[in-house]
Amino acid sequence: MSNLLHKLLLLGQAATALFSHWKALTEIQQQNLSSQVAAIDVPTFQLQQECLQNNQKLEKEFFPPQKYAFSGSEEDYKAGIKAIGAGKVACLILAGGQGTRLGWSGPKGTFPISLIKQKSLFQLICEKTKAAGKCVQKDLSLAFMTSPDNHSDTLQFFQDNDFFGLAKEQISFFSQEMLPLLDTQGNLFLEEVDSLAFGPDGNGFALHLLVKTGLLRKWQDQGVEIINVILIDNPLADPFDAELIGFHIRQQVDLTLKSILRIDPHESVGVVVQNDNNLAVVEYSEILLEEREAVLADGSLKYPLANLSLFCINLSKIQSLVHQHPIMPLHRAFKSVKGWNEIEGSEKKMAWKFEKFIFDILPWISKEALLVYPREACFSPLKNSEGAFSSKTVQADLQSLDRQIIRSLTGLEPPNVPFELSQEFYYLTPAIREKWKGRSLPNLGGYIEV
Ligand code: UD2
Repeated sequence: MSNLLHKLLLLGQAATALFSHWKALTEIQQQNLSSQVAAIDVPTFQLQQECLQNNQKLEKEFFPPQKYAFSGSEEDYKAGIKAIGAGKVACLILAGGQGTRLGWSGPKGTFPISLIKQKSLFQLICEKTKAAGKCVQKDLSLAFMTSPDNHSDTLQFFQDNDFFGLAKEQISFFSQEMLPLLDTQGNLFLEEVDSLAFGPDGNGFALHLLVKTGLLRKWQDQGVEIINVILIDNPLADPFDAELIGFHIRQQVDLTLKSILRIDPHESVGVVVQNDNNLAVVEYSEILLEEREAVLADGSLKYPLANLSLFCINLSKIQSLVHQHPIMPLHRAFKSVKGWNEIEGSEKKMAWKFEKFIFDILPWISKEALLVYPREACFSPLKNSEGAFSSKTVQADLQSLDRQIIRSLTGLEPPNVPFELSQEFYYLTPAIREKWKGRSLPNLGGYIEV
């Protein structure tokens, strides 16, 4: 008990009623609680409490990004294909989110989303990776960041599906960390009789964990130089985006952020800004309404670019960045969570959750570029069970993208029937182009093999 008490004192938690029921617990339950308290990092816990004190005002003044390019360069695409084919690119997928807004019980990546075959988000990414590898004749590597809440279910899903046709050596998995939730007084609290309340610590530590797990070194030894980072919940995200990679190489920068034009100022996307000479993102949950809605004299949005958390970054930059900035800033959110107290047992309560955001690395990188894509080519996230960013909108956007691919590949308007393209259509080889030039789709639509 003395170690526990000592740690609680260090955390400033000795006086709370956290363990008033200690004597009623079994030895196992006491050990579980003690090990949870022992694992709490004191400096990070202090950062959490500071995060509650400050009013999350943004450090510096910011203004709209001054320099950005638009996608559509064949030369960049070809240069990217060459780099991917030379094994210089790997993909990191951020998949540790709880998907609470979606109301889906398993890992979000297991959600069946494709129109005809009901392929999961995980399956689409793996089949894209396989198709991109076939296109450049190179086995490509990808890694999924999971969370302790979904890690084992994610691994099981991949095993049950035989890694969706990829070799096991191509895929790595690592789990992000958890942070204790704090109650309205800024104290630890119980989620169960013998367990503290914890939550995933956001997607922001992913690059640090790439280094900590040794995966970055492994990829570096394999010749990887650029990491393409995408989110699991956006099936229009390209895990091996040749044009982004080619543009990034041509710009000779350390990070290239993929962006789209904002259309609705109230859309739940981060806003790309600039302060000093560096890019930054102000999250939709933290930006002031007047900034979010600000317009220019011509009525266009003052901050025109949305953050999609899609970017590519040089592996060498990750190493130096993680070394120079071992701590990521924390962001707080007030959420309804599960609690437990001695009187009522389980309860619903409001508490503070703490997350790190992946785009908080941007202000630390001076050599950056911005590449703006058409929204319909790269962004349709699955966030909600209905309405905006739901399976309905995602499936409609997947269908529009497949229709656009067939239009540009065949030169013909596809029939007005539901169809789903196999993922090879996203990574066209000369043979596929030859086969489909001028060829019309079957009138009944359905699943279309390449
Ligand atoms: C994210 C972006 C936001 C905008 C929006 C559009 C961040 C911080 N914000 O907001 O700017 O681009 O997406 O889609 O990226 N994740 C983890 N671990 C966690 C939490 C999330 O891996 O602890 C992953 C999650 O699986 C998902 C991605 O990060 O792939 C975004 O997570 P989210 O849906 O919570 O982020 P959202 O929509 O609030």
